[in-house]
Amino acid sequence: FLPHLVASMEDVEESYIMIKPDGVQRGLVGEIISRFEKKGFKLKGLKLFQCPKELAQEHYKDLQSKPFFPKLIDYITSGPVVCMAWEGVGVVASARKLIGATNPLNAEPGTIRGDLAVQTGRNVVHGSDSPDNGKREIALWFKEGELCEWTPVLEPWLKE
Ligand code: IDP
Ligand code: MG
Repeated sequence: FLPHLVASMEDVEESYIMIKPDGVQRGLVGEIISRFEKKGFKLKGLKLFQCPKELAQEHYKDLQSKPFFPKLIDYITSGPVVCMAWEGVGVVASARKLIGATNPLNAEPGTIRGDLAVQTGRNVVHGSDSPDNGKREIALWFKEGELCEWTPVLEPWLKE
């Protein structure tokens, strides 16, 4: 056990959250964004974006060898996505909980996938799986100048 390698719940992290093309087509953009907003995380970047194939391949490069990889790339590039950068203490793991299991049939009710999706190949939303990947993915999807550093007026009501 290496305690110095374990992210403390005090650590401010960033997560890359993306509403996939099915979420946009189905009119779920507001619903999905509001779940992260209501939780109390800070939005640092937001855009509607048609993802080029090369970027989708880079984003999902760890899944390159999977049989579903070509279909996954077709899915992610089939229409606009909503790219978001969210910041907060423990945001990476918390966002994964709000999103729910990869297969929406295994996702708990109350989660985004549990409430709004049925199939793994149409699971409406992406969330980074580690703080390092959060940083990597935000750098991949956003250009310099597209992220805002700001202080929400509600911050004293969200942080002790
Ligand atoms: P995650 O999105 O919950 O982190 P990953 O295992 O990282 O899940 O897979 C990335 C995405 O690839 C999933 O969200 C889903 O869209 C797609 N995917 C994963 N496994 C399958 C599969 O077995 N069939 C079709 N698509 C899949
Ligand atoms: Mg993943």
